[in-house]
Amino acid sequence: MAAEDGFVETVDRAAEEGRTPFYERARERNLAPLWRVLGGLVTEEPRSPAVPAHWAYSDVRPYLIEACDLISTEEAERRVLVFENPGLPGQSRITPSLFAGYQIIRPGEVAPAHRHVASALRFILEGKDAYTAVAGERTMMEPGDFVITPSWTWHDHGNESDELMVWIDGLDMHMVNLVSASFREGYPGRSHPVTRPEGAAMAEVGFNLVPVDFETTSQTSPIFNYPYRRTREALEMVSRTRAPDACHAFKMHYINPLNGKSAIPTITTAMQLLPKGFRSSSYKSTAGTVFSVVEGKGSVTVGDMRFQLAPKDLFVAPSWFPIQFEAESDLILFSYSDRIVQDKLDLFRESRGDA
Ligand code: GTQ
Repeated sequence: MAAEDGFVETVDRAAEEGRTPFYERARERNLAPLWRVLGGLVTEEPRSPAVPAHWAYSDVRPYLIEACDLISTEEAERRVLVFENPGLPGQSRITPSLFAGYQIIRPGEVAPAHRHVASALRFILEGKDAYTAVAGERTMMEPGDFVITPSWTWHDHGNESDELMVWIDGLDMHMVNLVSASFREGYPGRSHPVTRPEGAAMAEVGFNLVPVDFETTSQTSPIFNYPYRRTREALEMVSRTRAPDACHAFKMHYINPLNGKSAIPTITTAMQLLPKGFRSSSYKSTAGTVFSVVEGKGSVTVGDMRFQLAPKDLFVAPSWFPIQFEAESDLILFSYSDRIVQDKLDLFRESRGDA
């Protein structure tokens, strides 16, 4: 057992004062006593510094519009308002391991090309006919589409439509930075040249077929746009052919079709359908998860917080906070988490029901 401050419980606090001179001398050698901190380092259960939080799109959208008047994409590089977990202010974190932001791009704008080791996902909320280009191939984005920017690929975003385009950015840079493996560079030019026709990646690997001798060295899915139309159809069909899971109803992970594994090697991504009237059993896991409401209405309880849900809202369930849903209409949720990293490292745990 350990006390809240991390002290090992057996430490005699009265005796600690006499040890202070030793601690001071040890500090001069950059040494510190483990027994004063062990409880906070090796905890009995996950203790996320993040808290449950919810952002209603109707509250946030005016800030995005205001940002458009204040700064261009050229000036900002990426015009993004970052979701800061209230438990982790000033750190650009929605959970300790994940970044989330709303990116907005106006008609005619281009967010200039760059590349980085960090992987990104885009989940489209508003607009159409804006593109993202990845390694020389463009894809047009529509609401509900899940788009991937794989590690170290040149990418730029452009809006050639007459509507605003808004999406959620999810990035793994905090994991990359944890192991100090980040590189980035700007492209010498606004956008990277288009070298492949739109739809090339989908044609190659999007139909359970692959060109003979197809080769890739990346673990990231070569499909970089999973269109909502197809995701929605898959959920609909699965909801007719399977029984709902008590905790998740119908929840599907996005996969890399070449290996059946996570579409992004560092971020688990999923879409789920909770049918009208569904009340889920309580569920908790070690994977801190960011949710975006795609369709429908309902509510969610995360820990002791209850949030009313409407389309385009975003909420976060940190590690080991119980989560429970009530769907007032068919409720569709996109989500992403660090589960895949935990799975790979044998760290993931979950608990179903009220246990
Ligand atoms: O669009 O490349 O929200 O590099 C943060 C970092 C978006 C992007 C973000 C990025 C991007």
